[in-house]
Amino acid sequence: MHPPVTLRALKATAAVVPLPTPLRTASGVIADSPLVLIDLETSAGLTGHAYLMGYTPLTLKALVQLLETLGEELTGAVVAPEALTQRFAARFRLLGTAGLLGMALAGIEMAAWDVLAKQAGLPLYQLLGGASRPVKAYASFGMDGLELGQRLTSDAVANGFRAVKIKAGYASLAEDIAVIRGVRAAIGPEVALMVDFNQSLSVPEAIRRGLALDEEGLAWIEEPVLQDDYAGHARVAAALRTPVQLGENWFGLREMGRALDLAACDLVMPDIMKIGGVSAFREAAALASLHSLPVSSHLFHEVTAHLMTVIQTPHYLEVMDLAAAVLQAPMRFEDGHAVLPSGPGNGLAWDPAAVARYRLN
Ligand code: SMN
Ligand code: MG
Repeated sequence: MHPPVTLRALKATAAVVPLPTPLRTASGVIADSPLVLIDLETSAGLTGHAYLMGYTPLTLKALVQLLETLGEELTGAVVAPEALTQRFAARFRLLGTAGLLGMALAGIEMAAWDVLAKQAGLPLYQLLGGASRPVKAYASFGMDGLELGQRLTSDAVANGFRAVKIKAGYASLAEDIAVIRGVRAAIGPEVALMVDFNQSLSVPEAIRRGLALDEEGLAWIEEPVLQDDYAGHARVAAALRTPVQLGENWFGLREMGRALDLAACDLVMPDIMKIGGVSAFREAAALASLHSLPVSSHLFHEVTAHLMTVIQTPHYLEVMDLAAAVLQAPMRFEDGHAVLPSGPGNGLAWDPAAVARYRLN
């Protein structure tokens, strides 16, 4: 019997990590990757790791303060992810757990699972009951225009990916079609191509563009309209043959449940941070399977890859390397599939020199 491991200290480090190309979307640009690295130090001497994506450097100081204050309150608490989640739910009933607080709590939950896996001496997927298998992945890019879009996607295909995503929502449908057809010509007919509109269209415009794009053989159209307009998404999904993908902005299972009740989408892609962590992602996948919906991931491929081995209806792991520059061993991909780490834990370990270079505080 292991004695219960308790939390000794929580360290949070803000870092703004350079990206190979700025991530352009129809709703704003992410020039560098604004991250918070979490170290959950425990009585057992094991440290759990997770990171948060703050979307803009503006959020980073607030996230670090929230995490450090939560860490002080949790000092001495048993590192048990489900118990922590229950404690957070009770503690923040009046405030609610959407937004930055929810992101911080999910980070602690993910780091707590990393501690358990390290304590068990198992990779996270094994602790969760999964067996090692290749996890189907797609390479995800921004709104990069024709030439850069062609270069980035065909490089990904040359590196083994059989699926790629680009962002659209240009000023006109003609521009969207030109980029989509150009990228299709570059990647060939066999590679799956997804297109992300990042909430940029009105419902009528999404239906107009979507009907035209029905001829392009896309694997999905993502967030065509405002993310929380579930009725609007449902109208778009009903009008198109191309599947509509949604989910990266759901904060918690209830938002997902409301979207599914309204038949807002054909495919789901919860974000492990916004949905609430490892267990919440698994619960989201169970909910999706009740609706027979395939589940893809959003960002955080290092941790979510483990989950993809245990969920009922896995679809695609999204690969966007937001943290690679600060990781000791970025996840590897072979033939378009993630190679799961074989060591204990979730596989995240910081590169101290890179963290020193990019840290904010
Ligand atoms: C996305 C949005 C914001 C940051 C990174 C990525 C995107 C996706 O919508 O689906 O990858
Ligand atoms: Mg998206």
